[in-house]
Amino acid sequence: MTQDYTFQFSKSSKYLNATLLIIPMVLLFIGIYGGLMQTFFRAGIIQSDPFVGGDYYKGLTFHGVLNAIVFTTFFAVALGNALIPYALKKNLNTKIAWASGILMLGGSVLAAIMILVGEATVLYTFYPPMKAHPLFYVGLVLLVVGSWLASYNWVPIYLEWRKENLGKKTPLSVVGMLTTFIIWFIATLAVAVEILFMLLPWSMGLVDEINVMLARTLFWFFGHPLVYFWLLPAYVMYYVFLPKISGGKLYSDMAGRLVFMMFILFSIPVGTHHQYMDPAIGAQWKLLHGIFTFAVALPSLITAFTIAASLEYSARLRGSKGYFNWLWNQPYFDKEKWFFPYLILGLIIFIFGGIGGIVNASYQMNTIVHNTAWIPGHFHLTVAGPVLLAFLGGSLYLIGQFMNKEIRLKSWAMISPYVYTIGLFIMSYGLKVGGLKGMPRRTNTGASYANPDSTLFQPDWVFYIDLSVVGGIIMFVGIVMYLVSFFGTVFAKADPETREEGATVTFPISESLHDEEAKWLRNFKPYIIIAIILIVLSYTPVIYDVLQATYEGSLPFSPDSPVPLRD
Ligand code: HAS
Repeated sequence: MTQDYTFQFSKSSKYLNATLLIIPMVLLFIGIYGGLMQTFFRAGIIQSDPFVGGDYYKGLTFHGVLNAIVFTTFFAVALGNALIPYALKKNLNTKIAWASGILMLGGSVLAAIMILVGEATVLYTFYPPMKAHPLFYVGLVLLVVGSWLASYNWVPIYLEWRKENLGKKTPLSVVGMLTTFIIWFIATLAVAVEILFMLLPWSMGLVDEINVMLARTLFWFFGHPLVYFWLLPAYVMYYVFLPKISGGKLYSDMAGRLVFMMFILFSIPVGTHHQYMDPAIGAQWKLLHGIFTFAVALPSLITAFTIAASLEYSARLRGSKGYFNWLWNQPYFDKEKWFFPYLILGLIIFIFGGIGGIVNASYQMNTIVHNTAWIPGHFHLTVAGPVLLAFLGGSLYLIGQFMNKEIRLKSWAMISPYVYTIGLFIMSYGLKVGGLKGMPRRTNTGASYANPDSTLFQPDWVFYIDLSVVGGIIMFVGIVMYLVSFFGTVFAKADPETREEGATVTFPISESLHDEEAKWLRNFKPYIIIAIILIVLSYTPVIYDVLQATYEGSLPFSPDSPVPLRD
């Protein structure tokens, strides 16, 4: 089934979607600048941020929050706002869409200001007992509520479409985006409880102490599905756009649908794998979450085979022979297909990111890598690799469509993901091997371990720390090249002939080679019900253990002052 057509978005939706893409891009730039400074801090090149001020931990907080939470949420909403109306050929309620955009924007700016003025140096996991200003938590709540509102706005047009198209399969892009937000909605309920009933009252001084273990557990109930909330919009683009861009078809439509349903089932009951080393939770429940973690890797393995088969099919259409020729016979350096490298490089990176994930999930190996630099090595090969590249490519494509402009500096746009990927591999290698040698994460290694004058100096780590600086600089250059093309497009004059067309949008939607009938994959309901059962079964004993074994509550703590703070 092909859905390649143009769709007329309302002018207001067009402006909203452009805003949802441009503002986070500015925040992303601040965030990646923070990332570059991280590598300088860790190498001992700087002790204080030359532009923003503040120390390593403040920089790490705005790097993590702006890149991993704000940018990703905005893009996921923008992609849903674009793909769902497009695939269903129905316009959204623009008032609700704007309200959601304004909430998200207000919340993000509030949280960002709190971080930049040094009132929320709590890292992106905001674990207590590190305490932020109440407005930081309020900002996060607004961001989440805004994103809920955006997805709520998709439901009426989806239900209307289903009524009008009885017996028809929902377009795969819609299934993928709805899956993303079903997972997001369930996951954010836990963090909403954590923020509203624990962190906010504590940060406002209404209660003195906080149950750290319970807060961490609620955070990871949210925190692991969060990584699939990041990943799934990239999967939507792999399944829906990539086969077409590569010149072929999606190998199996059913595989795509199965993958999304499996994510609904297994994304959430796994959070305790982030807490393998935490006390208070019984080993048997950690094992159960470990088993589900291996289950949630399965949809990614299915994706690896399905997308590889789709790429092979496209290359065979172009005459590829033999077992491996299809790997090279792809539009890697075709300027007109500048979007291709953003997707394929992400997939190649994810092979390594995924293997690292399986290592982390294996309890014994986790004891070696937990809280070491290996973990940022892993997550840069996932969220800062496939996810970021797909989101950058997607943002550039969407901005071109919503502003009716040809992409400017296409060669830069095409080369930038290669530059970025080279830097990413160098940096992640440094972090991963450094981690295996015991280098800690979230510790300012430059201040002590990389400094030959320090009694804690670790000569073994210096080479790996330096590698991450070199990689970080190359990644930064890659993103700057991208931003030149992105903002070059935003500020370019609209082409007179395209201006005439108003807000018509077209997406490279793939046809399926095998368009299987799979009635059991048509309805979300049974999967949501089973997911809820799995969550209850896996989390009830964990929460019970945490409540039973809880130690005394904790006073607030700030990395700037080693002694707990009394208000
Ligand atoms: Fe993870 C920690 C386990 C995936 C992100 N993870 C993190 C943290 C982040 C993160 C941010 O079990 C740190 C959190 C913190 O701050 O403490 N992770 C996994 C597992 C997977 C996984 C099993 N993680 C992700 C994804 C992320 C992400 C995706 C972001 C988007 N992770 C863990 C664990 C920890 C953890 C533990 C806790 C560690 C600790 O101790 O703190 C799986 O979902 C991975 C499955 C993926 C695959 C790869 C499939 C390959 C594909 C590419 C195919 C290529 C093609 C191209 C087709 C099995 C799909 C071919 C063409 C050519 C030309 C070659």
